[in-house]
Amino acid sequence: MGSFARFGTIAVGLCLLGCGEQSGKGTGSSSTSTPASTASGAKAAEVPVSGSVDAQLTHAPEVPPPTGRTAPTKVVVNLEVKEVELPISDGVQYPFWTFGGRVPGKFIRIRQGDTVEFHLSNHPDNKMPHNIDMHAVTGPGGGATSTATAPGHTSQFTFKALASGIFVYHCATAPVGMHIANGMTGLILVEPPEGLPKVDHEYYVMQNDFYTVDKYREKGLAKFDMQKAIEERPTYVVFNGSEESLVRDPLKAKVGETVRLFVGNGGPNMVSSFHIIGEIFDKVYVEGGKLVNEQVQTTLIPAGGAVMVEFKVEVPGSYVLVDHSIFRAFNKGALGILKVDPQGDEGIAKSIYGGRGIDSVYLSDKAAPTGAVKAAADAEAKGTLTRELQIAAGKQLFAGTCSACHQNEGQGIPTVFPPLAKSDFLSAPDGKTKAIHNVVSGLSGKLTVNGAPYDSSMPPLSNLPDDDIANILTYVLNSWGNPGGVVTKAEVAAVRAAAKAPPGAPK
Ligand code: HEC
Ligand SMILES: [Cu+2]
Repeated sequence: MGSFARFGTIAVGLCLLGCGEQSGKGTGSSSTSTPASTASGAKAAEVPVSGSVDAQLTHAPEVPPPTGRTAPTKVVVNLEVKEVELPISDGVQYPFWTFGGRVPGKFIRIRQGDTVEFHLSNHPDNKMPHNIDMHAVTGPGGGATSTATAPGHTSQFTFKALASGIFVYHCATAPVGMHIANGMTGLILVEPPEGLPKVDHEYYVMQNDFYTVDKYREKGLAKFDMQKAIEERPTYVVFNGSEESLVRDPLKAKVGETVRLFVGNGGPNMVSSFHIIGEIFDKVYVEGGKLVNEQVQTTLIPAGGAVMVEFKVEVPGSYVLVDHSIFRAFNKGALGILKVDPQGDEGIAKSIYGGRGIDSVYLSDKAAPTGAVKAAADAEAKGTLTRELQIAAGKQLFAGTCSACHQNEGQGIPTVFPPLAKSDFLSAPDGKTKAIHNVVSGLSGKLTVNGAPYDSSMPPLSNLPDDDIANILTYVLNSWGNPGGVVTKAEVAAVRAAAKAPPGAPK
């Protein structure tokens, strides 16, 4: 990273923005020889600014490289708001409002003492006015009042970054909650004057909650639900804008490397209990500030807050990022993966952990996402759905949803879980309808499958959408020596409508 020598080059004449006003309340000095170590920790108002750079912004999970600077400068930031339809789940699109074209907004990296010249553009194709409120700004509205921008226009404001830390930014156009709930949040890192300690990997993760009229994983274009948002009942809680994004493209590291995550919580409503399954945070910069906690299992991230966590990875395998408010992880999408690859001798890793590598228990139907669910949904919408597409989608969904009990090959577990393979329950004349009923309403009590008695209980899986249930059962009927056939979405809907709904089931 940069050197202290460059401090000698700060010129009073380049102190264009901010330092004029500040000189009255500070030392009044525009000294050219302030060493970085003196500036460290202090608010940066007194340090003059020299030169100008264009900020390099990145989409999540990438983070721009360290500024490498040891002196403040003017940083020009250009950010464009775009209203775009993007996937929020496999086969589900959402009309997001974005800072930079994706959710979350682009990552901005500056240094304490920098003066930021911020240009906010609102793409001409957009329908809504937008603005930006940055928590790194000291000043009324955090920039929001200065950046109210109509479609096709650009606005500008300037601020000086007084404090270091990791900060949320968001749109604050009325109705504010709706703009945030449509994805308009991101992070800005203000490095301390001495920079951050070197690590092998830095990643950007942002949690948001989304509210749709449509049920969780109901395929097609989902619509925003204002009432659910007001009642704080999210349909989706996801990392980086989609329940797929950190699953399809996991974060990566190698054994022995150090990782720093910048984790923001855009809300609008939920507070995150951020946790990585199988990992302990060596350091947590609590609430993104200067307080460092060590050896933390789960850290709270308030809505509109952010945190910086650091850890070394010692054991290869897949580590699952979750919001430990755990229904959000497994039933609303708040799940991501950090994949740690082996590197040379794993002797030490084995002495730390002797268990199995990849924990598909936690990854469930995301263990091997194939795109089959979306392919089936697309075909359904076009009226071209085939048994083969249903089987492929059902196979992906079966993993985890049903396999936890009935096992991967449908073989079951003697005396506990009946087999789905060559099941005489399924091959009976009413087998198909009863199977749909089992999934929608559950099943308990005495049961004989292939001559063996069971007296157990299967919970209702009524949270699954009709098409997912149809695809799973089509897969089951066409696998492991079962009689074949097709289960349609309409058949599942009919059974659901006739069934006495279990408590909490969507109607
Ligand atoms: C939590 C464990 C569990 C899960 C998950 C589960 N089942 Fe079951 N399932 C059972 C148990 C236990 C029974 C037997 C209930 C009894 O004894 O009355 C059963 C019975 C059945 C039967 C009838 C008996 C047979 O073997 O043919 C079918 C069909 C079935 N399940 C299908 C499914 C499908 C499809 C899924 C996924 C959508 C699923 N189950 C998920 C535990 C589970
Ligand atoms: Cu907006």
